[in-house]
Amino acid sequence: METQVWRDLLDPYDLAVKELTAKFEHLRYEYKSRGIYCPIEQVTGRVKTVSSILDKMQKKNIEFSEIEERLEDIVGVRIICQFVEDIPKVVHMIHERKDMQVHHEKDYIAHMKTSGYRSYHVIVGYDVQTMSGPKTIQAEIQIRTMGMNFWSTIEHSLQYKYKHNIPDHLKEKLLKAADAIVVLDNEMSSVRDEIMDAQNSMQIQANLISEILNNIQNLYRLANQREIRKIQEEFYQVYQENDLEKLERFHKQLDIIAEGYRAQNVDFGCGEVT
Ligand code: 0O2
Repeated sequence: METQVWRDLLDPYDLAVKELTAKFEHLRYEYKSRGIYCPIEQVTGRVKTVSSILDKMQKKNIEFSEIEERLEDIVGVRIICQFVEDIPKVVHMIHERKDMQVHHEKDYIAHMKTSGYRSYHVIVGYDVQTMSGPKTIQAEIQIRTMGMNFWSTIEHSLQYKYKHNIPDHLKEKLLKAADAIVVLDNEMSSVRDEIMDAQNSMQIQANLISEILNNIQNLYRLANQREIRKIQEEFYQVYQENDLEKLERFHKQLDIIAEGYRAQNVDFGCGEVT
């Protein structure tokens, strides 16, 4: 098969991977910037390699003309979650979206594969706009915890090394490791609230600090140097105390100061402070 033929076939899939990963990344950004816990921890994506497509065509007796219909995972998007409880939330998010249509789902968490593989797959239809017009393509979204991902990455490498004939003693170890991941995921779920609380506070603190620094930077254009130095010293003091409430109070006070300068600035007709 000519390289150009593959390129023409796979180009829209490449676009779909880029768009889908950007959309899920952006969702994560929206949650984080609002200080809300996000069930999506990490997003990756890939277009299946030509050699992997050829392997699957051979394994499943698929003709070239049937690739797009019968290969569901040419576009693979992987969403990693911290907790098992996050997985149905992500699945729900996908169902609610208007830009992807759920075709079907594979629940390898409720029904672990004999290899020990656990993951939740959602196969969707997704529209891309190409040079020759719109095109609906299939994409497989794999949703799994960090633990499940760790297991699957290791097992995938071993499958590659042993050309899908992993020796029995290794298979046994992998099954034991898969059971250990189930226990790990359950243990993590049992302390989920505490972990989420800690992470939320960290995110709120990071957002506050970034807003405070932004405000101080804006004041540089308006306030005198002595006042800014004073504000900065106060900020470092509050920051070192590591007390979220004090940081919030400082943020509010700084907002009032910035508002005062903003008003003065408008009075003098110098334009808005951003
Ligand atoms: P790659 O290299 O990731 O592209 P079927 O034979 O019908 O059961 P099908 O159609 O391949 O399988 O669908 P399935 O089982 O949902 O697998 C789709 C993808 O899920 C695989 O793609 C893997 O990425 C992942 N997967 C499924 N089973 C396993 C497993 O036992 N171990 C690991 N590590 N991953 C698995 P590919 O094409 O196999 O591989």
